Amino acid sequence: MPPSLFPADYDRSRLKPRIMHIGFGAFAKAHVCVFHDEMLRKSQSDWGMVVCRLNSGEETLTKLDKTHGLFTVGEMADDDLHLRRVGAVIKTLHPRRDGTNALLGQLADPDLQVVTLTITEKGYCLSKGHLDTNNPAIVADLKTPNAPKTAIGILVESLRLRSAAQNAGLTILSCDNLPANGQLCQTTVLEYANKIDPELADWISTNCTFPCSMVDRITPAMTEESNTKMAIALGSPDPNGVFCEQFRQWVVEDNFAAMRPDWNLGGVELVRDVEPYEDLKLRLLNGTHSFLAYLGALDGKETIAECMTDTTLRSEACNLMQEQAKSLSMPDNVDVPAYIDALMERFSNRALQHKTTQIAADGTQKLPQRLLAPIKFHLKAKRPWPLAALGIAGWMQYCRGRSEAGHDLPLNDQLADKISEIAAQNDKAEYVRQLLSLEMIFAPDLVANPIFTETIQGAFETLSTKGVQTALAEAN
Ligand code: CS2
Repeated sequence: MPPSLFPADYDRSRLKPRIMHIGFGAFAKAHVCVFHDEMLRKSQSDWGMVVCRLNSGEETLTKLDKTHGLFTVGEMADDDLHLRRVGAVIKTLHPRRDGTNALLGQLADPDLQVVTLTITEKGYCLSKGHLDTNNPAIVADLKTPNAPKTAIGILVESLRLRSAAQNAGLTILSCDNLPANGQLCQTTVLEYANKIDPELADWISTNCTFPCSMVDRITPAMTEESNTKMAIALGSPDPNGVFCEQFRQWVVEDNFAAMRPDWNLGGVELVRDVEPYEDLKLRLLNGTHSFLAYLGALDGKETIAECMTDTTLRSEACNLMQEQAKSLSMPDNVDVPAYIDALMERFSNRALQHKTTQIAADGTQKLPQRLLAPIKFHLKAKRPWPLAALGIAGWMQYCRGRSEAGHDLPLNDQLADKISEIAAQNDKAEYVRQLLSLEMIFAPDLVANPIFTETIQGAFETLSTKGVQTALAEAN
């Protein structure tokens, strides 16, 4: 065993299935599971985790079964690595491998108390803050609610089973990067349930809670290179291992339906109101991530750390954070300048190799809360927002699919087909106008504001004619 490995040296046989995590990927391993693991090391808690994925990743779960749920998390700084073996997971489930009923049965089990979700922004099937009843997966689930495939359909069917069996309700805890994530989750679950049976919706609303939470830990997707790095660090491969940064934060609204794990022992901050923390993180960290991802990728930068070695990108990332910070209302105990300094350091972490093209994915789901929400505040306060404008223009230019040096840029997005159709448009002003008409991203009232449209048109014109470096240098 390598000397730096922190083993899961607690008695795992005591663990019962009390938490179900839906959407078990690299982030959940490095974040939710680590906080939970830390609690298990510090208490006699019997809260074990059942983890599941709903779409791809069946084989990932089977690999995890082979190591009895144990996996390694490598927490990295530039030249420092801590290895932790996480023992929180006691069971894996996948609907294709185990059958949907196995999942529903687990969720309906009276021992189960909490469901944690990392199903990404898309997984909530939202449109303008409500259940998207035109989403084909939702349409299909509503036709056969007893055999659901979406996370929302699965949650509602399992809650129906719980209420029929007169079991207690659940705490459903969203851990996705959405503002008011708990409220959005509650809205979509209740609206879906209401379509099936209004009494069920009432039962859910009385018996379940949907706390909001802010989650933070930079966790790049694993690559062949990082798997090799893990094998070297451990002395043997861990096909389930992940790397992440050393920083981690989880702020959870203290609103649990019944029992709650002693997560405070694992470092979770339990608060009454998560919203300011969500805004802080979404606008400063995620907003700047997206800004660097689009502009950096156009400028030929492969990773966020590489962006941070470029003087212009680095200083404008910091300026964007100052710009965005003006839209926040934080409690007195939060030191925003110190938060920005810490982010500058976290983004510079050379060990992470966090790809700009990875963060660039799903822009249509990410831009509203990351860059457009602060813009609304700036417009109201009549403040300039040159860097957020360049971030949006960066996304628009990125959507054309070519870096400034002519390399292909991947467009992974729910609206990729539509965007590629628009990208065939050569007239720049028309291209911007057509992108601005995508209501999933740009709210009509925002687009109706001429200051907004003219600023975006101007930023796109500068960026597309002068390039990233000059556009950034001229932005201030
Ligand atoms: C990133 C996030 O991929 C992205 O969009 O901005 O995954 C980010 O790394 C995490 O939110 C950090 O907590």
